[in-house]
Amino acid sequence: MSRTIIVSNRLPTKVQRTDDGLHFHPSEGGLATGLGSIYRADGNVWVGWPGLEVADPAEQAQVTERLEADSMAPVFLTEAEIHDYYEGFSNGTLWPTFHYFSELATYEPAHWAAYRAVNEKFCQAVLALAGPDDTIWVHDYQLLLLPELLRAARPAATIGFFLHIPFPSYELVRVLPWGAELLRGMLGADLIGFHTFDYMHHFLSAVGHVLGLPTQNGQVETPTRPVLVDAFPMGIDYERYAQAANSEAAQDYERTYRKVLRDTRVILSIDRLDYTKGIAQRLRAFEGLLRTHPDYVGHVSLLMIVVPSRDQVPQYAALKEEIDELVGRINSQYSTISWNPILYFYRSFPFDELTAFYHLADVALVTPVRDGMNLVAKEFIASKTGSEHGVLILSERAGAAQELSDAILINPTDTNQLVAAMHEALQMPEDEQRARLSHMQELVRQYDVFAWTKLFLDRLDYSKIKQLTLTTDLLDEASTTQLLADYEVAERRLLLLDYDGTLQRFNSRPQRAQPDKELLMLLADLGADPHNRVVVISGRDRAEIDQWLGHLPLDFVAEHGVWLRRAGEDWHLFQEMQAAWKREFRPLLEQYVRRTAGSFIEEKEYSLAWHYRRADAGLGALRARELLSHLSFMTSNTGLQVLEIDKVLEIKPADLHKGTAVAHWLASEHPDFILALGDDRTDEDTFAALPSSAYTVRVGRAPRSLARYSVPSPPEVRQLLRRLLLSNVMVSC
Ligand code: GDG
Repeated sequence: MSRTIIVSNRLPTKVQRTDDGLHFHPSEGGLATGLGSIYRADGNVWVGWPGLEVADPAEQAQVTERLEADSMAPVFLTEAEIHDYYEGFSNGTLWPTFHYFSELATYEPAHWAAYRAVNEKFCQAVLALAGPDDTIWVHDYQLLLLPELLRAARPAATIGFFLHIPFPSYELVRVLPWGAELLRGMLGADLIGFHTFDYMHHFLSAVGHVLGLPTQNGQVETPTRPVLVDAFPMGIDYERYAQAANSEAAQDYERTYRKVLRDTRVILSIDRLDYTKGIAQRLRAFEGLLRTHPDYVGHVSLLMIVVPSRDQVPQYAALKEEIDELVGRINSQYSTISWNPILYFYRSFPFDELTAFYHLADVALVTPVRDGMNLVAKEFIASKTGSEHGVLILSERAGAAQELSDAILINPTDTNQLVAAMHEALQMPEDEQRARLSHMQELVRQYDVFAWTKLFLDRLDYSKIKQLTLTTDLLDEASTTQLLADYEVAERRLLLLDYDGTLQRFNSRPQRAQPDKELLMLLADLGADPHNRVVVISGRDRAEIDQWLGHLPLDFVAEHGVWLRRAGEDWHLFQEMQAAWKREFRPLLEQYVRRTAGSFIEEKEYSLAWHYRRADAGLGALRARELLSHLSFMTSNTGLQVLEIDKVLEIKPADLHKGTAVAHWLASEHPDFILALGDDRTDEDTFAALPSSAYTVRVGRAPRSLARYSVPSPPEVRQLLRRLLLSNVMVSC
């Protein structure tokens, strides 16, 4: 039975050491809740670091045994690994870069080396548990290299990856000395998920710009597989918050606080200590509110919970100091004997107390300068179930803002806007508060963390099924025997043969790829068989085809379906067409020839092609990407299309391709045996036009193809054609 293996840096259980030994506490994070029902289901397991250094083997065994009993498998990290991989590369390089704080990022080769080594360690831990049919779901920025490492060891595995933090613009990825490796690491997955469409688009554009891989409709074409990329906004366990906020325990807490607060209105903020959370900006804005609206003095307080985090890191210690100072300054200036402007807690609270805060607050102030999603915003909304009041002020730069459009959305660095938003929230009529809350509650309830988990895993299954339906099997001996047997008994055979890359190997100068003697004889013999109709389908122009093959008893398709010629007849156009567009496009291609040494233009009657096989590989690929985006723009709504063929970009009329040409022969020949061979994307049109009984064969390695079979290269194609001829001879004997 196949299992699901969840992998994240931290396990959903925290292990802590005290004087009387090790203690195990369940973590209350959103991920732990959402995946709780999954990793505890039969045979499933969660792999991760238990959160502290456990060096003693006896202690490691104790931790392992305890965690295993609850479906977890620990990965133990040494102190040096924790320092370099976790605090160094993950939190010192990736975290600031992905949150647009690259000025805070460090670029230490030793941290990078540790990051790679620990990702490798995680890989070994997963491989020790994973069977070939298992689904592996990797989480977050600490493990960006893991999908590729797993893929190398298990090429057929089902691997999903979800990033919980923002994915920044490709400009930021380019700043990282290891940007390309990190992207490749992620692309080991079959499905890559982000919180929002913006992050997803940033990722796709980074893959295009940094790796030069084609991307289309949320899919990346890697050399070996398509990788699906999609947005899955993460939710919370809605019912848990809704129920807890109305529970006896939470109400007790609320009553106690209310007694102390009397009728003071409460603006609530809850964050982990982090420079991404905009805590200092928020304090300045609250000070601005008291200054510009003195009526609130004595009547409104900011209840600010900052959860300690990473405070050993100098930047975090400095932030803590800045917050302490600001709170001290504001409180000392505005406090009265019976009222404090800021109620500041630098610690975390138990769950019931937290939900009591959510329930009690008039306003939630969630103002990160960058945040992948921000679950606090959603938890506040859920905790207001059954309540008449509550206003959410939310930063437009938190992922949650994409969904919670009924919040007051603000730019967290605009202090005046923040002041205005707090004032608007405090003045908002109750019926408007209720209406906005209930819209958001509906949304947060529907897209909860369980729906999120299911959506991701269903999509991961789908990505795999899609890959499998597009995977070709190697044309092995058993299939070849069947093909030959079908060929022998057929009366009307149709052989559709692409030329370059299929019958003949590529040459850096296309005009030097003329047929050799062996090929000419093969084609002549195949064409001479009265049961055979052999069509050479090429992208080349008709003059070249005539010159090389015109004397043979074959049919031809030139320029990818523009021109047709039956044996012994003249060429004719598939349909009348315009070619005036070529005058418009030629100057652009000439510009690229000037900028890309070794590239050249091939002009055919109804198409224009830019070849860059002879250009420097890197430069050629770079220019091809630029030209492609330029051409895609120029050809939109023109009836023209741009074909990306192996080291060639070709512009041609969109409604003609090899598939339309092939339909011509299917209609006239009524074949009882079809063999089609081709090596690139233009041949996919041929495969698509054929019935499922046809033998369709893709030449070379393709990430996906509609063909049923594949063969490695042109020599195997010729071998197959030789065997066709041989089998015929044997039948005649
Ligand atoms: C990352 C991304 C993304 C806070 N104080 C207490 C407490 N909390 C809980 C909250 C909430 C969680 O911590 C914080 O979640 P966030 O989503 O705000 O942020 P990160 O931890 O940075 O998480 C983030 C998230 O991944 C999910 O993908 O949303 O953007 O940075 O659940 O309730 N819990 C308790 N006491 C506290 O005092 N019990």
